[in-house]
Amino acid sequence: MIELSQDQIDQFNDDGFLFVDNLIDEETVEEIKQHYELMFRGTFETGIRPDEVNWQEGTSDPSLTRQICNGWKGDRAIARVVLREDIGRACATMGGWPGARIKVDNVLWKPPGTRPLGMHQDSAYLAWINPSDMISCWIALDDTTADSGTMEVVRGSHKWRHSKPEGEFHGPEDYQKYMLQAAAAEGIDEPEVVPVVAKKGGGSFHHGWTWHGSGFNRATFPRRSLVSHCISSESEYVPENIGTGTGPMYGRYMRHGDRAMGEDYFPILWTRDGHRSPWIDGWLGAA
Ligand SMILES: O=C(O)CCC(=O)C(=O)O
Repeated sequence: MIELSQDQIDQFNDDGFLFVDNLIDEETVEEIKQHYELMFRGTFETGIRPDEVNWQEGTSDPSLTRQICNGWKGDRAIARVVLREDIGRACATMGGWPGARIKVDNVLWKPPGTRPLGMHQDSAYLAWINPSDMISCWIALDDTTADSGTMEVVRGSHKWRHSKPEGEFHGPEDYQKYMLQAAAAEGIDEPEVVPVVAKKGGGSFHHGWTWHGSGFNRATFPRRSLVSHCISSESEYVPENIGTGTGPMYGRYMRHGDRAMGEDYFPILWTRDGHRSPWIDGWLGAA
């Protein structure tokens, strides 16, 4: 159960990220890793294919990071972590929101030797919702080291100007390029890039405007992680921007003439006044 102190919230507000140990226990880490094996071979426990299956064994480029988005729809072991009430509460508390819902999750697996993920600001891809703020909980499934391609976050960069979506996410030549341009625009020559060095089961929260990404995995062991990306429970569609950022993918769930985001697709994890999408816990309990 995540309980944040005021010091931790202040640190998140200052830095744009917060490192936290023991987000999930060892047994859950091992269970999830087994389910990663299945998912990247195309086996989805619920029978539903997640929204973005960007890597599959046998057909995809082995030099790229394996990625699935909205793994929670395909696998309840993943959903039991991603849809946790306390993750929603922590994100809402740090965001100053009345509650939190899931926008998307990321199932990530970076084997030794695989290429970088380009640095970006998550909220740059969210002009199709309002508010477009995001706070993410990134959980390591392997112990990480600075050279194992772990996520890197840039201290204080959530206070920089807001970027536009730019560059490749998977395997760019220079994964820090756009972040360094943004730093230069702020008059910062040497931005402080901080690797998320965590024990498996621990990880970090980061702000939607914090620059982050990751380099090559130069270690001899894999770097796997699971990420819950939360938005405010009150976020609504902005139909005029639906063709921007990640809108073309996730705007498919918009109902005509209705700005409200449906709880079947963007479930509410926690609100201050006691709401959690009623189907979640029953569905998670079902074998
Ligand atoms: O794990 C990484 O390297 C990047 C993940 C990411 O972009 C995110 O969690 O928002």
